Amino acid sequence: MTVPMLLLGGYLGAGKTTLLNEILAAADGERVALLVNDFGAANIDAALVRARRGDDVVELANGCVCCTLVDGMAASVEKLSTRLDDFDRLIVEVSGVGDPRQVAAWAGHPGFRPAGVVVCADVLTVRQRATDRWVGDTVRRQLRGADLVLLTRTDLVDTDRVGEIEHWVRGIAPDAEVSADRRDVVRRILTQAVLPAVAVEAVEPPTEGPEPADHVTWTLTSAEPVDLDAVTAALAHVDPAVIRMKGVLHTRQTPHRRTVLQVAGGRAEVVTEPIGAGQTGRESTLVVICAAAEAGRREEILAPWLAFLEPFSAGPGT
Ligand SMILES: Nc1nc2c(ncn2[C@@H]2O[C@H](COP(=O)(O)OP(=O)(O)OP(=O)(O)O)[C@@H](O)[C@H]2O)c(=O)[nH]1
Ligand SMILES: [Mg+2]
Ligand SMILES: [Zn+2]
Repeated sequence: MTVPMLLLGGYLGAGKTTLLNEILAAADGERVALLVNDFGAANIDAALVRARRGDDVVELANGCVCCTLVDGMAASVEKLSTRLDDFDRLIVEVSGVGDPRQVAAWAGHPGFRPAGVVVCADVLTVRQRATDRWVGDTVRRQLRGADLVLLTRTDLVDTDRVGEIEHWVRGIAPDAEVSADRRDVVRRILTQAVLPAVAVEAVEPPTEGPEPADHVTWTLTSAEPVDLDAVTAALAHVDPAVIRMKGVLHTRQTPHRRTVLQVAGGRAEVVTEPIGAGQTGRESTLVVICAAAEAGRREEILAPWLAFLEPFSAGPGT
């Protein structure tokens, strides 16, 4: 028996974790092992994945499993392969700067079988990002490596626009299927109906490469609850250079709830929810990601946040 290994990829903020949670919600009675890779120094995603009892979450943060964290990826796959009886499926969320096709080579590891590479593409931003001077290569490589591209944020645009982007994605990734039907994609993932479009030849897993040079990430933290008004004020001044920002914050005003803050594709989302078991409800962590070309503007970009958070020194680029 082998365990299917599904890869979820797509650019920063494209909707990978959202899709992962939808898959988990629909995977009734299955035990799922999750490998969650966050590019930033703090694994915010591991805190946002709605794993259930019986699921296994392996966190790999502060780098990318297709290059800088290859060793961590190898060790995790190796470890999981010794306990294949404990789960029915492995899902890997690759960092938003990573190449999921490269990571898919691990599905050839003894004990696993490939269950496809699904790449999320945000209809609001994918086209513009794909031609971006700094990050365009990354975005196009992700799309080309997909077996199936799921169009996300289709709820925010009209159907003509969705059709236009769908057509454009087909041009970039001619081998991939393209779908805007999330429910159908989830169903197909769970029934192993995502057919590998890109031949699964004996690709060697990647060897460790350099840090993805095109992005810079900063992590800010606070050990004590922060002021909600300060958060609101900072959110009104998100620098346009911010590609991705996400954080789990605890505020003085809401001691029993956590505030999940997301900026993706130029849109901000703030959700407050009850704190989970094992959380103290005090500390806050925020990750900010920009194109590396913006690194020199760090002070300016972070200024509204540094009013109540401190730089976390273990992260790259801090
Ligand atoms: N309206 C809308 N929002 C979405 C959709 N998919 C994701 N989002 C929102 O977009 C933000 C980013 O979503 P995530 O699922 O965290 O994106 P991600 O690709 O995992 O992000 P990284 O792991 O940081 O690269 C969140 O605020 C989501 O709620 C969608 O289809 N429609
Ligand atoms: Mg994510
Ligand atoms: Zn990588």
